[in-house]
Amino acid sequence: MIGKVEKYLIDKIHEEGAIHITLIDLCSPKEITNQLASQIALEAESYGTAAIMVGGSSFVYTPLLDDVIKAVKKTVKIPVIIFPNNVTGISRHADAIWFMSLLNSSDPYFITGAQVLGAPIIKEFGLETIPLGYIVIGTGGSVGVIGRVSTIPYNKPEIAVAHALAAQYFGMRFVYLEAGSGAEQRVPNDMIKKVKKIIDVPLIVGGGIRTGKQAKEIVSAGANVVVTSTTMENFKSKNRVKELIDNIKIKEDKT
Ligand code: 1GP
Repeated sequence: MIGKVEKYLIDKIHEEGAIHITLIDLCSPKEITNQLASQIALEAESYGTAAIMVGGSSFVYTPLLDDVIKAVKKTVKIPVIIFPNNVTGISRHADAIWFMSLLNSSDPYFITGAQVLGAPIIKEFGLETIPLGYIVIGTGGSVGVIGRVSTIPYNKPEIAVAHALAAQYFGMRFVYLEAGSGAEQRVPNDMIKKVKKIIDVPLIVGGGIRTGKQAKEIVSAGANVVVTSTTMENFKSKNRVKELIDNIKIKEDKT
């Protein structure tokens, strides 16, 4: 069943062509305090980011996650969606959770194991679930190590396409191509184009996206959602954050 947050995202993609989502990465090298998280969220909301994701690929301490989500929810009106790495990454305070499977993990724990352990907790908390096929491109940095990723090379778009198609055939309602936080090389345009051409569900792209120009290219290649984290943490580059978000909003329906 499609919940409120998912409907909001889909409607917004239809209206704006493509949207930006801000990730608050609790595993960032910067210490994420409640205050910093709220500041990032508020700033991003004022520039038109569509939602806030909270999570991180390595060490997520549940009480910190709870506190950050509560602080962000007090500050902004846009939905807060959990981006979990494990069962410790679930909080009752969010609006929804990406119910995600790391499709190219070599460890079944990250494909179905954590999900089975987490499902009853999610039910107990009454969280909206949004099914997502998560695909890591290249080595993926931290997420690659923690998630025991079986690498999809940047120059093998057909392998990403096959994973994305499998996600859709499983019934996942979003596909996420992830290069990893702070990646030197973002997901290539050619790969985005080929994946988008074959799937019917919305495509999310993240990892290593730093400029408006890059964001624009990613959207032109077919991404419906662009996720950034590192750029958002850098307050000295406010214009960069604004420029990045401005370049994502195109008035063309790409779903
Ligand atoms: C979300 O992991 C990314 O998909 C965030 O990456 O920190 O490089 O923006 P950045």
